[in-house]
Amino acid sequence: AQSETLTRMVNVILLGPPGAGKGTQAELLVKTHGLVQLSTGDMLRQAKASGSELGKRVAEVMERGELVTDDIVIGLIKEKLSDTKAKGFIFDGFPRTLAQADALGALLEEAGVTLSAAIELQVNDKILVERILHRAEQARAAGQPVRADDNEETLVQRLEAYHAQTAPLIDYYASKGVLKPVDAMGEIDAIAGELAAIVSQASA
Ligand code: B4P
Repeated sequence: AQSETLTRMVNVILLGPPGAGKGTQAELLVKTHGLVQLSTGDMLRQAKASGSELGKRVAEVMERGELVTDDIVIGLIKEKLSDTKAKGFIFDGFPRTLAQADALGALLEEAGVTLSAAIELQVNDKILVERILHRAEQARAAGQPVRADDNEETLVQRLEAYHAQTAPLIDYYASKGVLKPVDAMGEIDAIAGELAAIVSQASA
């Protein structure tokens, strides 16, 4: 199995705009490489679903398509990093700002581990919009709840937040020599193959 080829801890970031396939690809890497997925989006949606104070605070922000404050998401990630048995982590949708990137760098250094790669999933805005609206349609057709931020109006704001606040991380990780750009406009399985190769190389 591919997971047996892992010889050291691998920590990868999945970077990319909404609909780039971060969640989709992270789940596949969990299956093939046994890494632990840390999705701040999922954690925030769970907080919202639980009806907790935190959930109430973040729900509106997410529905507007804006970013939740750095303190909140950094706090969520910090809690999860204490899983010392993990073979490595996939940071899915985190960091999304330079402050978050600095905080992650400090946390990893503290834990004595390095960042193996920041994988940038490259997809143009037209395809992103199609994918997100398709996800909403599929959920509706299946009688499942549609994500509160999967509509055209919120999506415009999510894309704006990405370009203004998250895209600068591409240069940030390039300057650290860990950026791996991947064309993520093709088939899910083909992209998964490229990501698996990057992770295997990082763990060899
Ligand atoms: P996220 O949950 O991260 O949502 P996302 O960016 O839309 O990505 P997601 O993983 O869900 O979708 P994917 O691309 O896999 O964030 C939601 C909100 O939470 C943010 O707007 C923000 O408010 C808040 N938040 C989260 N993290 C934060 C942070 N660190 N700081 C501040 N705020 C934060 O998939 C989309 C669709 O495309 C799916 O239907 C999938 O099936 C499809 N798809 C994927 N790959 C495909 C392919 N190759 N071909 C065709 N379809 C594909």
